[in-house]
Amino acid sequence: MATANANTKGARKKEVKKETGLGLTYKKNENFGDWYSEVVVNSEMIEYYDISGCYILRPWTMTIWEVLQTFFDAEIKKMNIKNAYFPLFVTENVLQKEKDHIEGFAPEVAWVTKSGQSELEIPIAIRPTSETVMYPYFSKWIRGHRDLPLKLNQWCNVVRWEFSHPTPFIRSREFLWQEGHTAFATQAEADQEVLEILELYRKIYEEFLAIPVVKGRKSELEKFAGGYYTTSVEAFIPNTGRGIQGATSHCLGQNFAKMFQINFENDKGEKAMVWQNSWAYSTRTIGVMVMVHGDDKGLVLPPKVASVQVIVIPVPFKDANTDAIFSACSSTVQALREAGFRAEADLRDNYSPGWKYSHWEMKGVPLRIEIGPKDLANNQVRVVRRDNGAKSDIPMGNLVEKVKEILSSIQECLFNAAKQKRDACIKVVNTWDEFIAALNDKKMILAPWCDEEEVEKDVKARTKGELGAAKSLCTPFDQPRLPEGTLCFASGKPAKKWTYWGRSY
Ligand code: 86X
Repeated sequence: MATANANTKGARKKEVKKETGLGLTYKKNENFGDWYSEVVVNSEMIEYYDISGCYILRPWTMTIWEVLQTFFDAEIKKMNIKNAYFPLFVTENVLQKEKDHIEGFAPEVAWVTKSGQSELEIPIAIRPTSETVMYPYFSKWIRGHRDLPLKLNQWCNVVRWEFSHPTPFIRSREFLWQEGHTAFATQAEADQEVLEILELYRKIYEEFLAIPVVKGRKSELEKFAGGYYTTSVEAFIPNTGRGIQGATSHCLGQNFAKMFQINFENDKGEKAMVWQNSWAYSTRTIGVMVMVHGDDKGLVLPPKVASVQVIVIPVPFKDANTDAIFSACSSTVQALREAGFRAEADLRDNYSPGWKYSHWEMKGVPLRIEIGPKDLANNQVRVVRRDNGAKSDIPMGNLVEKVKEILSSIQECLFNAAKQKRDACIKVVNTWDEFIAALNDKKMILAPWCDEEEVEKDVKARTKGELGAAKSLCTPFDQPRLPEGTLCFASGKPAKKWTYWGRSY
């Protein structure tokens, strides 16, 4: 079996190699998992590392992360949230302070036990999240109502020693994120912030990464156990039929205030407990983008996050004036850069134009500009879209205006195509049989639910199998009408709400 596989793989590789020396061995619709691994490596986003579950994020990845970071950082600053940086390490004592919710996570915590050859007196943990690192200081810093709200964010790495199938971006043992931690005098202020942050997460997905998401609330079973309620943006991967939590914005209520004694004197001179939120998005966002938009030629980048939005490639011809073509490429890049686009020319002389086309397609650059002798003579350029392969000639005089138009169109088309695909995967069901059929059909299922924890546990138990159990993804804020007398798909009791269900990452 392994040998047969290796043979087919080798044969296919050869076929591709014959054409350009580039290309993917796997097809997105035939072998999604291997396709994904191949795309993130061949596009130069990721390099595998010699520790399982750890990956090198190459510049092609980091520039995307920085675009998202620049947006989000500016938005939270408008909300008067301040950046801080807390230590990577936490002592066992402090980590154990919130025992109840740590319990389930304990196997994932990584520890430092030695320096050099000598054992540390007390082992120290590497942060899997920073509640226990930060909240003792919230307790110290918050005295009176004038110290509130306290709104901090940090950009950092965290470590969770996952044991199930590591996947670049999606499930890695170390990842980058921002974690926001805020404290308020009142629940109303906390509630409002939860939704403001969630809206920023929606924008990251929909407006930057061109990925449709559902905003909603997590079930009691799926929420952050230490919190009061959890909201999230949920994306969907049609190829695997799995939902994926895109980012979370929690209201913690006063649970952590109790544990960490985060008290203050309110405006009436009484002792009160703060209301807290926490929220995060991570480099997982980038993995969802690869999975949703990538195709059999490689990565497909939405223009708003692409580190190179336009790649300019000279197409010299035997007798043509090569210098003039190269200098037309350079001046095209210059014009585009001056207009604010991220443009580059690939003027390397050791690769053919065909090789360069494949290379930049693999890397997902949204727009390619080719300049050959004919274009030069006609004072035009040839542009080719990465998303749909459409080619057009544009006069040099309209360059900036047209490129702007096309890039916006690509951004919009990617979102619309992804939304159409996602919507085609949504199945509304009313009965258990319909639910099971839809689950087997890789759907994202919208079902009327009685909202009982025991029933969700039962759904999980009844759907256990090789592919993992189904669970609730979220209860969408945008609720369809629930006709009177509608029954729960799983329990047959009166339904209280429409909830999304499915297998998930
Ligand atoms: C839950 C909750 C929360 C701040 C967020 O989702 C937003 C940003 N944190 C994180 N969570 C854990 O608390 C946790 C704890 C330990 Cl000790 C662990 F090993 C893994 C964890 N994973 C998630």
